[in-house]
Amino acid sequence: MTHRSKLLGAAGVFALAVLGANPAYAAGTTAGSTITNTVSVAFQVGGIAQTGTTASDTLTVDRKVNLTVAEVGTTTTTVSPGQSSAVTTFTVTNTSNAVLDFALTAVQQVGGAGAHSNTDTFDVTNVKIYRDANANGTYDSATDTLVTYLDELGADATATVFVVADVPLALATSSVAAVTLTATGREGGVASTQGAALVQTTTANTAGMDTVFADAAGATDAARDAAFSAKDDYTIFAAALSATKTSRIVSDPVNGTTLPKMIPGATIEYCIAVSNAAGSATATTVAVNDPLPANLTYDTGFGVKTNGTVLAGVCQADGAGSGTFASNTASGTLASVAAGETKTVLFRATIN
Ligand SMILES: [Ca+2]
Ligand SMILES: [Ca+2]
Ligand SMILES: [Ca+2]
Ligand SMILES: [Ca+2]
Repeated sequence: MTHRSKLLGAAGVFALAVLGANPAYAAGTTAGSTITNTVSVAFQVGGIAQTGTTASDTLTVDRKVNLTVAEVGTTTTTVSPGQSSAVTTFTVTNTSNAVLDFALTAVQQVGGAGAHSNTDTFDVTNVKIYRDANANGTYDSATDTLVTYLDELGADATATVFVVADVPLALATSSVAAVTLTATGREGGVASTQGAALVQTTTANTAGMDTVFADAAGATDAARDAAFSAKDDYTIFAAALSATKTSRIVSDPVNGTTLPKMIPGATIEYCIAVSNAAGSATATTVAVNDPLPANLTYDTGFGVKTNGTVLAGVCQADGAGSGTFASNTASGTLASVAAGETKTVLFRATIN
């Protein structure tokens, strides 16, 4: 019993010494390493010191498998309809006391809660996973590596992982696509090859390196399953354009501008008003094309005026920009229409 207690005391001192020598490893002493300590026993007989004895104990440190996956940042990824290669960013941290590989999957959600107090309403397409090969925290399409697993991630090491996907067209503002990234610990195996699935030791402690799963439950995984998952999401910020087309009679060849009528030869002013709903993304390069029917003749002298305003529902002939007329079509381009803004394209034609 005395021998036993001395051995434990010695082991405690030794463990403290090990921790002091390797303070960098939060995950603890490296799995598979051995810890040996030797006790010496001195004694006397008749008050005379005798030759002492020693005893050693060697143990193998077992493997504690643990990891976390986390979204980088705290906000959704804002995307435009039709955007390609939209990026969400995660970190995968190996908090095990061993070098491991980590299989990666990115799964789309079908409805339900997203990552930011929102609700999944659509799916992105062409979902791929990249490792931040140059470790700059930014997705670089030419540099970062398309992966299905993280190879040889060291104890306490963190890798940045990007989920990259395309966004379909025709989606309204605030539509959400949630994606879950799951990392599953694997044997490290050899470099550049994904190791085998990890197997937890379910029997009593063995003399060799046993394996214990110590991970928590993430977004969609369970506790102690060698996996961890986190959600992130994409949220649409779209323009919401609407157009109205109105006409007014300017003059006719008989009445002039006094109470003119829509008789042949009368001049008609057409106004196309383009509005963008409040809270929308700014629309740019808004191209308006208006083919004239055969019984109208374009008023070359008036031209096409763009960027005009609408006052109390009436188009103002105050557009400073100019459009074109070609192939019997009046055309004007509005450089931008911001949220809550209305701009016009105005032209005149006469009735044949
Ligand atoms: Ca979805
Ligand atoms: Ca990068
Ligand atoms: Ca490997
Ligand atoms: Ca887990």
